[in-house]
Amino acid sequence: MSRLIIVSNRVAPISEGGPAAGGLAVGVYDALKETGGMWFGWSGEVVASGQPQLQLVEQGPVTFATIGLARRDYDQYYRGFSNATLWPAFHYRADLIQYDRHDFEGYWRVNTWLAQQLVPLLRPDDVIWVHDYHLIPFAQALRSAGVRNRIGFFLHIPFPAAQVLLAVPPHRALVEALCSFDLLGFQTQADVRAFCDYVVHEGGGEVAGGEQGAPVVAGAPAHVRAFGRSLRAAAYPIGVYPDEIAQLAKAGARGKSVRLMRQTRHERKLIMSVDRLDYSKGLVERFRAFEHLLDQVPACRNNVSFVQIAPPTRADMHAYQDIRLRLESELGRINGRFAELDWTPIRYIHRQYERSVLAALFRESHVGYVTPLRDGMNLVAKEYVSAQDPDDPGVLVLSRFAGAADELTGALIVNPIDIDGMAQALSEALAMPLADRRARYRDMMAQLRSNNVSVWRDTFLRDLAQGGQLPAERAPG
Ligand code: ADQ
Repeated sequence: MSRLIIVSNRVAPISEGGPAAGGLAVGVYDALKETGGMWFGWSGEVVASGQPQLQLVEQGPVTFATIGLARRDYDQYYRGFSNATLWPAFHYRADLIQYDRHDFEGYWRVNTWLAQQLVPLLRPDDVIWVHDYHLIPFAQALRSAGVRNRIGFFLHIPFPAAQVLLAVPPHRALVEALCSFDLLGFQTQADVRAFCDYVVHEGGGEVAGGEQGAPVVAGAPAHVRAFGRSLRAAAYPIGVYPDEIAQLAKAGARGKSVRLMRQTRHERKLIMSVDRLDYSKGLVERFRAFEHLLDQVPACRNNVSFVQIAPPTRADMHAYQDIRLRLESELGRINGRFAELDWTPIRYIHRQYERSVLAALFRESHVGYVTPLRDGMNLVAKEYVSAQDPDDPGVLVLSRFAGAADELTGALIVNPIDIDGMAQALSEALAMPLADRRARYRDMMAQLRSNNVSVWRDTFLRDLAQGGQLPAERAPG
């Protein structure tokens, strides 16, 4: 069996028995254990002086290969082009795109350098699976170094419409680099369509076949011919392990955090949100919609609490400092306006929690409130549903702009900038009869089980293993 080589910007932190984080990390680590292989990427360290050194840690059949980044590389590749240019552009925030040609050069340079670090570790039949927007030029760099292995790429965030991508000055170089992969995986059909649209209308390429009309999981990938390469592209919506999350939630219900939550909420209903503190997650609009609910439905005052857990990320970037200030100002205003001596309408928490605690809090709450302005998938939506008590499930209020909305059709789907519409959805969710809640939960759980994280991974790796020639190029007979 071929070894699997995973390449991602960050390698998941390793604890005894595997990575501590969930979702992607667990799913990918399972596959690595089965086939044997390597996880290669940045260690998370910024090296103050000297050349960063590759570190290899063996854990059974899996090798973790990590390397630090020099300060300038971190600034240009990670903070700069990845997070100040690509992240806003790919989340449709053209207004927040910052572009600096030196950062772009740094991004390309670091991709080339990382690829060069990996080349000596590769064997001819290794299958290479590269993850996310930090590493778009990675296959092109490997190809230039003579690597002929099969290389796949999965984009965890949305792929923007061509008109938005055009705002990134080196858009053509990026799409051309993507075409050096053999298989491109996207979260949704809309992302596949956006990519194919760019290829045809801006890249002068051709697209044939695929399941571009299919709403959820692609059957056959589309064949793409562009920039002198043939490759395939399809949607592989990432999943979770819903039954494991359900077990965690059930076990966690007896823990201290849930007891505390129960003591302080009394008989009040609970609305719950969990996100990284990011401007793509729609937190300000979400706070305002909750305020609107309190305005419009006085019975909710002192009877409903909203808990927002939002650990800060990328706190050294201006756009993130800005969203944090805006959010804190809204929070102060709304709480000041409605709070009572015994009730704070919005509880806003910056902490990281254990997965079991989060799952238990999801199960304890009546509404999961997940309203990103744009999101590749949004695993929190899937985790929220998975964690519910089948006998008395909560209701998911979900943005139509999260990839998860394609699958979780039992949610109340909202437009995250429609404050009035979101307040109405919250009101409907809080009052939803049990039979309706159960039916929606059953539908969504069935979908989550049929497309769990193993299905995501296995489908992608199966398609990657199955050659990428265009039908016209196949040998006759
Ligand atoms: P993210 O933007 O990070 O991921 P998301 O999919 O919601 O978004 O995943 C966040 C993960 O972090 C979830 O598993 C969540 O439980 C966890 N988490 C969040 N806050 C936490 C806290 N306070 N304590 C502990 N855990 C916390 C990117 C893309 C998404 C895509 C994923 C996976 O932006 O669109 O769904 O990758 O492909």
